[in-house]
Amino acid sequence: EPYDFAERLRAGETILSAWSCLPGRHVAQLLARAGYPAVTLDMQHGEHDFASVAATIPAIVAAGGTPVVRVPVGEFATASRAVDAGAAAVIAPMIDDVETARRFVAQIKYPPLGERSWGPASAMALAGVTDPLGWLETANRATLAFAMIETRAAFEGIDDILAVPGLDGVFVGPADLSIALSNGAHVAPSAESTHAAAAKIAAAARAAGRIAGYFAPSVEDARTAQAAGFTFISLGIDAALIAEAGRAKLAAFEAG
Ligand code: 3PY
Ligand code: MG
Repeated sequence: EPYDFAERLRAGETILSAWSCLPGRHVAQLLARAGYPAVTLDMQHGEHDFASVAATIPAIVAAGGTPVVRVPVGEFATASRAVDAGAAAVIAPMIDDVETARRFVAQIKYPPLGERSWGPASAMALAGVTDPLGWLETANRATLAFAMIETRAAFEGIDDILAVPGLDGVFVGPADLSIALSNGAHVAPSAESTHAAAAKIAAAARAAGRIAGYFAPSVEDARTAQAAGFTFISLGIDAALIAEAGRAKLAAFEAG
């Protein structure tokens, strides 16, 4: 049941997501069929545009997965369109202060929490909801807003950001976080110092009763993140998965 995603995360369950950069529904749908509970469509660094997102969300749901969308920096109108198209959660990158977090949340949540505009026909059809009032009453709980914490300002202001009403969780981008915390000296998403900073974010999120999400570049990173308290964890980028499988196939033949 794709729309119990929010409740499962709130209950503390760990949920893994594939990371989809390749536009079009096929690869994302295959990853949901392969068993990923969630698939995140990346509009920031991946090549999904809105048409691709709108076509891929129902394909993921049809395969039994939960669709999540990462929007480009500052594109909160796109966040609103993503939830109208049926995304169960939206991840907004580079949120570094309370005001920006509020503007993001406003586009995901209906009043009184936010200012989301009415137009959820596609999302309702996907969820099998026909009663508009029923949707209005459940959407704010069922549809999650994640602010990415990956700048120095966000890291330092984490408690204030976590207190923004309607913000369901934070999501750590360890590559940008490592660049920010080293003042541009390195990009080291898997470094111990990055995990140490991330662990503080997870602890703050849990103390605030919010969900902690993490972009894990490897299985080892995912395990470390889980141990630190992260529960919504992306693991496996579509393009990289294909390249890895191709390399393994070629190597297997050569080893013949
Ligand atoms: C980061 O690591 O900065 C990310 O945003 C992951 O995509
Ligand atoms: Mg980033």
